[in-house]
Amino acid sequence: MLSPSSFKTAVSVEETVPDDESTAEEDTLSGDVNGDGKITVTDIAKAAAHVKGVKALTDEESKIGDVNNDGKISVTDISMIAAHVKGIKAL
Ligand SMILES: [Ca+2]
Ligand SMILES: [Ca+2]
Repeated sequence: MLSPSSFKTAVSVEETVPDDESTAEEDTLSGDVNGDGKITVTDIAKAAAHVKGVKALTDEESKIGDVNNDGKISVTDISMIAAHVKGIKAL
């Protein structure tokens, strides 16, 4: 299922999750709104559609997409996800 690397985003997130007391489900990756296991432009698009009112996220998706944990999806979350995708600042 590997696609040709026509789209060059070397965002391999291999970071080890710190052993904190978080109650987050193991399978959810913060910012991975569509739940495909990685954070890409697709997740940005989904979050953006939600903010614009084009297509609302489900409660679960909203929780995952709320990367700064302020209780709502906003442009702040989108920019944080975007920064992650661009490799500027990892989530
Ligand atoms: Ca994703
Ligand atoms: Ca937020």
